[in-house]
Amino acid sequence: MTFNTNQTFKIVLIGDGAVGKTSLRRTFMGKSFRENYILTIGADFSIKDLDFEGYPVKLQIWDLAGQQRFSDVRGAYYMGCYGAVVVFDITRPNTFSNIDYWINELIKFNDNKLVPMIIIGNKSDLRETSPPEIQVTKMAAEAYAMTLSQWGGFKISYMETSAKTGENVEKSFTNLINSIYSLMGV
Ligand code: G3D
Ligand code: MG
Repeated sequence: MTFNTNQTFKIVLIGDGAVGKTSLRRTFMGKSFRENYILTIGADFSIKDLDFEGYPVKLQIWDLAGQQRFSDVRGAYYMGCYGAVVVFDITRPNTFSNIDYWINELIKFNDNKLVPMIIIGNKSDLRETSPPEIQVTKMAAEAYAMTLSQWGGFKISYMETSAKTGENVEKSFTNLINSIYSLMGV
């Protein structure tokens, strides 16, 4: 594969409502954050220009605006995506169980194949203050990512982020771009 030095990557954010998808996008975009609402799909997107190991990369980051399940326009949301950021809230275990649903939906619209992805446990800033017994443990989430990696045949990482403090937000996106490139054989 030839290396395209001005690559645009469509990335989709998926996960339950209120897990922090829009906040992660906002934190990652920083000052350049803009909303581009696509009414027909019920989605927003933002574009971020990055320098990745010396090469310019354009990320088109899509974010579900509505949370309605089984939407008949969801196919258009996933179409042509290079990678996915799968988000749950570490303080709400049901959002962790539900990532199965989101990944299945993504696969369904992608010829039953996984795309490069990263699993994100967001709201890491709440580890200190929320009741430990309700939290999704790092070990459980890492085990999930490992099982998924084995199934997909490539590495899928788990990272904990805080859209509030910014912890690991940039790193997560960089990790995803790395996976995309390595799967392209670059
Ligand atoms: P969504 O786009 O996945 O639906 P949002 O989620 O980004 O709208 O975030 C939902 C709520 O979670 C928001 O709270 C937001 O501020 C909060 N949130 C998002 N990320 C974090 C995080 O990392 N840490 C903490 N503590 N809160 C976070 P409100 O109260 O504005 O609805
Ligand atoms: Mg949102």
